[in-house]
Amino acid sequence: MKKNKFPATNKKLINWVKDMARLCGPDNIVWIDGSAKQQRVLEEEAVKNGEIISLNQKKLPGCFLHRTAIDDVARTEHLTFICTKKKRDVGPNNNWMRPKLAYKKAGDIFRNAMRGRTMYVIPFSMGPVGSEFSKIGVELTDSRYVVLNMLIMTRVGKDVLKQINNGGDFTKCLHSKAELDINRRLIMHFPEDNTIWSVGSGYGGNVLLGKKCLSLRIASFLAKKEMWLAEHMLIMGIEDPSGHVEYIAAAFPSACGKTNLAMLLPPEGLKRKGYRIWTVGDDIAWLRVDSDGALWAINPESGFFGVAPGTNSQTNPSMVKTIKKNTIFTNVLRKPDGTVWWEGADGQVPKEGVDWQGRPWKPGLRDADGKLITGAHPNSRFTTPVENCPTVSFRMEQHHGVPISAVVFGGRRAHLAPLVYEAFNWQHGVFVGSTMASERTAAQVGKIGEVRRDPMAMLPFCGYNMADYFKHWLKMGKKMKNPPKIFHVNWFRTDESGKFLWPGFRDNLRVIEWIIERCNNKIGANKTPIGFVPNIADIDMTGLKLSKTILEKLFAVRKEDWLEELKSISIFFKKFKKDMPPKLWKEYRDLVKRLKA
Ligand code: OXD
Ligand code: MN
Repeated sequence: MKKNKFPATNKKLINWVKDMARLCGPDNIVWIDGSAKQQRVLEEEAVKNGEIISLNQKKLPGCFLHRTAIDDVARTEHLTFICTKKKRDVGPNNNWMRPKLAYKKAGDIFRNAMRGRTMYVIPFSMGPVGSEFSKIGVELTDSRYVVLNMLIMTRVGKDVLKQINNGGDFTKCLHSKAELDINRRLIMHFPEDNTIWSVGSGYGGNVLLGKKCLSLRIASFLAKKEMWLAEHMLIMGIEDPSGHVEYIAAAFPSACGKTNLAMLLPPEGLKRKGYRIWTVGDDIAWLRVDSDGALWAINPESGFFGVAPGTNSQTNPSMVKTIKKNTIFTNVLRKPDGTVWWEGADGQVPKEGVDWQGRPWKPGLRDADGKLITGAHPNSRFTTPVENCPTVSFRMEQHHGVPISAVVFGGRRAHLAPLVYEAFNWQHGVFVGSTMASERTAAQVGKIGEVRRDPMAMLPFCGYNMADYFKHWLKMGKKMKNPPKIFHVNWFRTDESGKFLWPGFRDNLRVIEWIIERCNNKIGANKTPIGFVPNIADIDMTGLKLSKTILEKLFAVRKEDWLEELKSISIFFKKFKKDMPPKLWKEYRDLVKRLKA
């Protein structure tokens, strides 16, 4: 692509781009304008140099395949740092490095890393351009794959640049693939400088800097300063037959079904009630208190970066439709007809194909250790525009976002947590969020059943000391006249033989319906030591045949299990030493008292 003129007039932006070009030494600088024409040229160039592979354009128009390096397939938390002057400010939940040392270390890898390459300048907005919720970033990258993904995941182009030229602030995001060497890979965040430096990776979560790096780590830092919340949450609207839509925001750790829930279709048994689900977001929510004293939320992203394996017409029919066009697939299997496949996709397992590493593949292939070789990587992904989604909310582009009636936390707990319970109040709800945890399954590396604490599903994403984050959540509650109610769900409770008690997926709407009725004070509930648990008769089970024993198990609160859980919560809280808010220790003690009463 021909180098284009500097369209920027903002001195800070011009000087920064020039400084970074001096460091990285690209042959060219190209400004991304967000136009379809420029996108086509980039696609053609990326196909030509093998960065992406064009898929069957008849069956999958506008779709491409990308393969990452084999040791660059997921977020690298151990190479991810928050760099602040004081170590205390990042807390025990983050890796810390002094900014001066971090700039030096990463700078050594960035030096001349773009030789022989083009540096692309991507001005992007997280959130609708011009909304007071939104934040502007500029990413410099030497990867066309990154540019093409950013064009889907964020709002890119001239309007954004105009805002910067008019004096708007922006997050400075620098990325280079460098040599894609895991030993020379660093993901650095400098919240005090509003800056991100990522080098040596080509994997989405490490390099699409608008996503986890800006919209969660840097944004959570800014949100604390500016009194709002940046959260790892889906946002969905539930419309009743009268047309009234109620919105909820829900935080689950990765691989606990946020994307599927955000696009839920009603189960057969509830169809008569005429609910419709509207998707606002599947991964990140930015929430602010408005003049009505309620919490409002936007999804800062404009695309989904979803996990492919397990996505099919049963688990997520709307996503299956969404990814039929203008989608970039990463590390999936390529079928002989130029379409794609992954474990758990619709239809027959293909007889042959090219696997995620570019090798010939057929079912049943095993590696040298006798382990089955998958066609797609377990963390293979698709990047696809939200606007493709048949359930996309009409309020997606509204500057004001949507009002949130309920905040829902969730984890994967085989034994402990009931299907759903409601916190007594905001402070108790913050305690519930701060004690969130998920158990490993056989599908994950590590000891089965081992609990990893993941408060508010933000452990890998909170850009500062989590004790301060908990304090911030408590403060936000004080700021609201009409705070949302807080709930906890667990779709993953099992019986003694390890079988799931709850069918999940579409049937989760039954639980969401109960949550909404509680928000509208329509029904009562059982007060238990951990919170309000449904009267079983209040959850609409039409069309679901679950025995009384199963239902009782789903909603049981076993005091001995909770007392045991409190020991692990205490160990976690103690990591934050004297920074841990006393209000959460009080909630802890109150829970002990209630359990022992
Ligand atoms: C994640 C993701 O890792 O959304 O949480 O990609
Ligand atoms: Mn996520």
